[in-house]
Amino acid sequence: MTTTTKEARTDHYPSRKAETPSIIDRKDPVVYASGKEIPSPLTEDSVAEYERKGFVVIQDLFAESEIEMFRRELARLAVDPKMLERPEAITEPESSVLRSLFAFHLIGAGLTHLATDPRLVRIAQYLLNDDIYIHQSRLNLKQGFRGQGFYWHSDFETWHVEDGMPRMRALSMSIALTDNTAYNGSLMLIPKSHKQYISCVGETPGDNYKKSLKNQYIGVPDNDSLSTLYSGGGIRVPVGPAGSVTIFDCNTMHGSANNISPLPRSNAFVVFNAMSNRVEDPFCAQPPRPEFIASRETIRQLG
Ligand code: 6CS
Ligand code: FE
Repeated sequence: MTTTTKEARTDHYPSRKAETPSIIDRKDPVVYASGKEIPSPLTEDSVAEYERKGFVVIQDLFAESEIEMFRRELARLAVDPKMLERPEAITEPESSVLRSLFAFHLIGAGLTHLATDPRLVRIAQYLLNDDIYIHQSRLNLKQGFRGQGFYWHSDFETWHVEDGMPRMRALSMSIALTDNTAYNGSLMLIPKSHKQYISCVGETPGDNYKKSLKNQYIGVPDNDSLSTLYSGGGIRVPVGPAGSVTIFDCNTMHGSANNISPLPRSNAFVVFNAMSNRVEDPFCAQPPRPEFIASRETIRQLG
């Protein structure tokens, strides 16, 4: 069994190390499947769109009745005092309004089934062409009136630096539990941004997650780098009814605005990582983040 020590391993995607930001070309495939080994659970066009843009939307993957059951479970969790005092429950920066609930795949009941639904698992297995596990799951409630946004970021930049995820062989699935509209803080993505990695400046502070899950300031792109990605692909806001799923690559630049509409924009996010890409030591000077943010002890191969 080889051991990876900090000295021995190569950091293919250094970030938060240099004095100035830079843009590094992606060194990993986007779609790992060659398309021959197993029947694809996606159409050829969807796989091609995912490879080209870094995300693809599958409408109506879940029936309204299933989403209704997930929504009831979310509503129950959102007001359960025992749940709200757990570390997995993250409130909005300026209020006690619930912002996110992490590790819902471990909490049990209906939402566990959502995170490990075969319709999601087999898509991730195909695109990553490996056995997979859940690196992270979270419910982003983005409640009406006061739901705060998430500034532009690449999830991989954080998962690489703070969780020690070696390569870009992971993806997120955002399941819309409420309608995602143009005015309730829906996810914004920059097409083609997944092929360029922004190496950010700034050092990772201790216990950074206690702030970054409310408002991320470290590991976010500088204006010039973000503008470069924008000029290469623009911005897309995949709106759609509850039940649709946005699948996006770990390095696709994304963010979302505040939700001041009366309508909640609640999404369930499940992050699938390849078993061959399990997290190691962080690529920063901080200790690993807690288990509810990045699976280590609870890594369980799916499917
Ligand atoms: O730090 C993380 O892992 C989380 N932060 C953001 C803004 N997106 C990915 C993930 O939820
Ligand atoms: Fe994110």
